[in-house]
Amino acid sequence: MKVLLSGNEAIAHGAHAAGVTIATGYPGTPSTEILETLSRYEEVDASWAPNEKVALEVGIGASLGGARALVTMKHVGLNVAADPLFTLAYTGVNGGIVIISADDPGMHSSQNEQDNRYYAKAAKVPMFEPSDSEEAAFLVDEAFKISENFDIPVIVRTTTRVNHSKSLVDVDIERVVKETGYEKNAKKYVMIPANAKERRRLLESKLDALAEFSEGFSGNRVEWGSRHIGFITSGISYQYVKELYPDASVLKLTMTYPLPRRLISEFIGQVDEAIVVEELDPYLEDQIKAWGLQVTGKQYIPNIGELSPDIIALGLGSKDEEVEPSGEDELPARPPVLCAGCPHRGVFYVLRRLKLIVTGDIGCYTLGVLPPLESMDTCICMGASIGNAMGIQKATGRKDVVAVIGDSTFIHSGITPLIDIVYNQGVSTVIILDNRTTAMTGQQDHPGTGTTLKGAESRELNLEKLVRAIGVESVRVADPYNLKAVKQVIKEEIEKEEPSVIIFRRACLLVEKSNAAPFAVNEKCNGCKVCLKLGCPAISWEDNKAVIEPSQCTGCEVCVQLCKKDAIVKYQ
Ligand SMILES: Cc1ncc(C[n+]2csc(CCOP(=O)(O)OP(=O)(O)O)c2C)c(N)n1
Repeated sequence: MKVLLSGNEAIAHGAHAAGVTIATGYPGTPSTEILETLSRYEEVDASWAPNEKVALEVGIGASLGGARALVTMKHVGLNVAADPLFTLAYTGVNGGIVIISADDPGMHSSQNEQDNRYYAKAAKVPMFEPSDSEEAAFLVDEAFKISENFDIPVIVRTTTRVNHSKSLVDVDIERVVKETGYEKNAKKYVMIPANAKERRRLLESKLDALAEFSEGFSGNRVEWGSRHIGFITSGISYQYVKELYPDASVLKLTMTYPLPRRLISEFIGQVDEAIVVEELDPYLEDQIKAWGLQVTGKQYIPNIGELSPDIIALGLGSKDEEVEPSGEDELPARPPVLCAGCPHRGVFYVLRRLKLIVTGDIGCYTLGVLPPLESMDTCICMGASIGNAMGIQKATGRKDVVAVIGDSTFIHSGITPLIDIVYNQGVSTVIILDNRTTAMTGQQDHPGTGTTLKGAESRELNLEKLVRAIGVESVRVADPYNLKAVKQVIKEEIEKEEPSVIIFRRACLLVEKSNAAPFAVNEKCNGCKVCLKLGCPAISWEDNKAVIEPSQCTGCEVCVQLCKKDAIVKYQ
C-alpha cells in the first residue's frame, strides 16, 4: 500500500522498517518530525537529548550495544555533534548508525545555510541524499545495511523541501530487527593514538571500497535522453531538472560521498555539455573539475539560497530559450512576531527601556530583535549569548551586559559558558526565559519540563539548583508578566559585582492555554501609543486610537500595566 508521507515521516518509516530500536536527536527545523513520528512506535526507544552531541554519543553507545541507532538533527546540529562524528568514522560501528542532517537552503528557519555535504568528505563517512519521500525511506533502510557492511556511520542529508514535501511511499515493508549484542573491543573503540593510527589507515581502505560500491549503487543512475546537454544533479535539484528538462540526459547522484568517479566520467564523455545543478555550494562541481573533467554549473546556478525550477530556468535561460520563468506573483511576506500573550514580550520591553547591552540566543525570543522591541545586540548560535556577554563585559568593562537565553537553549549549551563566567570572575547577568518548552521548534519537551518525548513523567531538571551548583549565588525567579518586578529585578542584578541569574518563568501560551478574559480599549484612550510599543499582534491602531482584537488577546495584562489612562479594560 502506498500512502502520502512527508520526507520526515518517510525517514521515520524507513528507520522503523530497518529495525531501529534506539532513536535520538535534538529538535531543529526541518528535522523535528522524524523523532516525533518514531516516538509513536512502542518498539522504538525515541528520545530528545539535551543537544546533538549528546544525541550522537547516545547513538554510538546504542550501536556498540548492538542496536541499530538513528540520530537526527538540523544542519547546524552537526556542528555540535562534529566532535564525536569525526572519531566515530575511525571506530566504526557495531549496530548500524545513521545520522540525519537536515539542511536548510534559503534559511527558512536557520541562522546560516551551511552545506553539510562537506561534513561527509571532512569526516570521511558515506553520504546519501534522497530526492523524495519514497527514496528517503528506502535510503534510510539501505544506509543501515551499508553502515554495518562497511563498519562505518552513514549520513543521510536532506533539505527542507524533501523533509517537508509529501509524496507516495510504499508502507508494506516488514520490520526486521537484527541485534548483534555487545562485545568488548578496546582496539576498535578506545581511540588512543596507537589504536587511532591503525583505524585511520583502515578508514582509508573502507573509503576505497565505498567508492567502488558507489559506482554500482542503484541510486546513482543515468537516465538517458538527448545527449546535447547532460545534467549531473542530486537531492531536490533532481526533481527540478526533471520538471524543466524531461528530455535531457540526467545523471542522478544519490550517494554523494564517495562519488562514483568512473560513472561521472563516462557520463560526461557521452554528452555534448555537462552541467551540474546543485543547491548551495559547488560541492559536486569542484570535485568533478578536480578530476580534470569538463563541467559547468555555478556560472549559471546561484550558490546562495534555495533553488526552484524558476531560478534554474532563469540561470540556464541563455541555453534554453523555450523555458521561461513562470513569473507568478510572489506571496506577500509575513514576518514572524512573538505571539499575543508571549511571556517573552514584557522582558524585552523592559530591556529596551533600560538600554543595556543584550547578548541574545536562538529561540522564539530572538524575535526581541525586531521593532518595536529592538532589544537584542547579538545572536550567533545556540548557547552563544552567555560567552558573548562575558567577552563584551571583559572588553568594555561594562557591568550592564545581560545574556538572554531560553530554557531549552540553556540546557543545550548554556551551562558550560555560565561555568566560565563564574570561574573567570565575570559579573554579567544571565536571564533564562523559562517558558517550559522548546517553543521555537514546535513545543518539544526537554529535561526542564520533566516529560519525555514518549510522554513519560521524568525527573524535572531544577534550573535554580543547577545554577547555584555552578556557583552563582545571586539567583532570582520572577514572573515576566509583571513589568514592575521584571524591571526591578534586572536593575538590582546588573548592579551586583558578581554573576547572577534571573529566571523569568511563565509557560508558553501554546503549551498552557490561557483562560483569562480578553481586554478591550475604551473611550479613555488618548492615542499615546505606549501599548503599541509592545508589538503585540492583538493590538492595532485605528482612527487615532488603539484597538485590541478580542479573539487574539490572551488577557496577559502586560499592556494594561503600561496604560496611564486606564483605557484598557476587560472586554464586555
Ligand atoms: C545547534 C542547533 N540545534 C537546534 C536548533 C534549532 N533551535 C532553534 S532555537 C531552539 C530552542 C528554542 O527553545 P528555547 O530556548 O526554550 O526558546 P523558546 O523558543 O521556547 O522561546 C532550537 C531547538 C538550532 N538553531 N541550532
